[in-house]
Amino acid sequence: MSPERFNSDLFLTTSQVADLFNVHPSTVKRWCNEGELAFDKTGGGHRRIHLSDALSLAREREISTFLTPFTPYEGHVWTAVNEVLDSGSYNRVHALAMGWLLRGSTGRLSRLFLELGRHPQIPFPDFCDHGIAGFMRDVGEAWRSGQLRVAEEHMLSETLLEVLLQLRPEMQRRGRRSLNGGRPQPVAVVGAMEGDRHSFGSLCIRLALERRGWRVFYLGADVPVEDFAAMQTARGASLVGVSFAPPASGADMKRCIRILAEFYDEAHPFALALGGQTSDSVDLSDVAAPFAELAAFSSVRAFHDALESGFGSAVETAATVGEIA
Ligand code: B12
Repeated sequence: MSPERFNSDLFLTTSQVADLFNVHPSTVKRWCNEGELAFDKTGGGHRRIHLSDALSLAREREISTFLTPFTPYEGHVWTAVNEVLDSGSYNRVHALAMGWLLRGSTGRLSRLFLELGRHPQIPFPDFCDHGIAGFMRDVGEAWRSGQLRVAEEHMLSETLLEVLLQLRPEMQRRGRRSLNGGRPQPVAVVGAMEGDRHSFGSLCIRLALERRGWRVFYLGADVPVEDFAAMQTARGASLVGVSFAPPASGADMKRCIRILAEFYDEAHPFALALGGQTSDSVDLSDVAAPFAELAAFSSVRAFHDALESGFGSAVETAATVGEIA
């Protein structure tokens, strides 16, 4: 027996094998009973199937599983994905992804993030905060300490931006489903602060809103503050979301608030959500502003929870209600 056969993380229950193969658990039990699939038994008499045995059967029967494209890393991917599902920790995912990045295996890397981003049991806000942002932080550190080249960081950024864009149609479909009963489609304008070329935060917010049925006018990175105001009025948006990454500071956030307050038109009210790593270091409690609502968020999760509690929904807007683009 190879040492990896002793790794208990790689022994699957019959229902885990059934999920992996997309078949009914009784089919897996039948394969075990007919000797097609080797298994061990726990002290309590339950079947446990080693991942490598399950994968050999998949190959023999030409059954494709989500692990198929990761050969020869199926065991690593299996344990990494299960760590996310069991504890919400992305440590193994990040270690695996960093190894692939250093070897130039961006195809595998993007497949893994796509798999996690569309996984029905992984909440999308947590995928953004821990999966994507957590990894980008590791990458930022690796770049700062000279372990990664600028080119590798750029390659990774492009790869993960593509992953998010590939997830977008699924998010929009889900959003459309949530718009039941002819409820008017709320409209948002989202982008990153003037001078800020970091676009991931605002892209995550775009998807998180679309997933909830919002129509989002996405302005991308480095947007002049006045343009947020102009787009809000032109599109009748009830929410404006602005992202700030370092080196943008709390002073930049307050400048953004001041300019948007100057342009604020009571006839076109909106809620203002600021967000990004800069939110950790800013106190908005003393800011007097005319917006229907104002808050700063350092995560998609915090923003998502605020939306759940009604943030941004109190505004009566002359929104241009239309099809999701
Ligand atoms: C990728 C990257 C870049 C890419 C960006 C590519 C792109 N298309 O976005 C490029 C190469 C362009 C870049 C440029 C620069 N970068 Co840079 N970059 C990064 C890196 C590695 C990842 C940032 C990222 O995308 N994170 C992923 C997203 C999802 O995380 P996030 O932004 O935090 O967003 C999350 C939350 O904050 C929140 N959120 C964000 N926005 C919003 C908005 C709303 C409304 C809400 C509700 C929530 C929310 O939700 C998100 C999900 O959790 C970071 C490392 C790090 N520690 O972050 C450095 C980092 C931010 N960059 C840094 C630097 C120094 C720069 C440059 C100045 C480098 C240079 N000398 O040119 C320039 C700045 C250019 C500019 N004017 O903006 C430093 C900043 C250090 C500092 N304190 O000043 C960092 C920290 C790297 C480091 N360790 O030194 N960078």
